[in-house]
Amino acid sequence: MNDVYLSIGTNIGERYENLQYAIRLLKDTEGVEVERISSVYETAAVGFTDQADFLNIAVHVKTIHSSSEMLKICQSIENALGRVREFRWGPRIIDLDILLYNHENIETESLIVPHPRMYERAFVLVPLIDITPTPENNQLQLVHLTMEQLNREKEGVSLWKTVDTVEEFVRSEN
Ligand code: A4P
Ligand code: MG
Repeated sequence: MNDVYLSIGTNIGERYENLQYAIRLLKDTEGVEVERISSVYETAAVGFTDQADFLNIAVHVKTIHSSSEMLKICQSIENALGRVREFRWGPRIIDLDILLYNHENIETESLIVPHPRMYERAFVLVPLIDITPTPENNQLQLVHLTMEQLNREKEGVSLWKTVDTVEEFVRSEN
């Protein structure tokens, strides 16, 4: 089984429901087990700052799928959520990024892992730290080290809802 860490973000519509829906679809995917999920963080938009705040989470999945298959699975979940609100034109309501795939360095036309911008982003690192209390490989050690350095720049990232288990998350009311 491969260890994969994902980052999920949403800033349109019912943000919490969007996250729940994405996790349900991941859980329902054959060959994918959702092991652990971070608490939910509300984060100020990075990049285009003139947009609504995001909810961000990090997820640990175990999977039999290759990295390129995982990318397709992530994109199909983005499409599924997009289709639900197809009447509404605009930015995507969900974004699933692959942060880490085992401890591999991958660089293809469609996939770069570790995610090239993850180490600059508190909205990625803060949730990721939640689900990796013991950094087990070099890349996760780097996550923890970077987080210590970023400590003063965590502004804009605040705990929005504490999450303990995946089951509780998919069942809970907002
Ligand atoms: N791609 C390459 N590597 C990866 C990877 N590791 N995981 C390619 C996923 N996709 C990867 O992605 C564009 C292409 O990246 C894909 O076709 C895939 O082959 P996309 O999801 O269509 O576009 P995007 O996400 O809008 O672009 P980009 O540049 O990935 O955006 P970012 O960097 O993900 O930023 N602020 C807050 N607070 N919270 C957020 O979640 N998210 C963004 C998006 C900006 N600001 C944010 C947040
Ligand atoms: Mg993306």
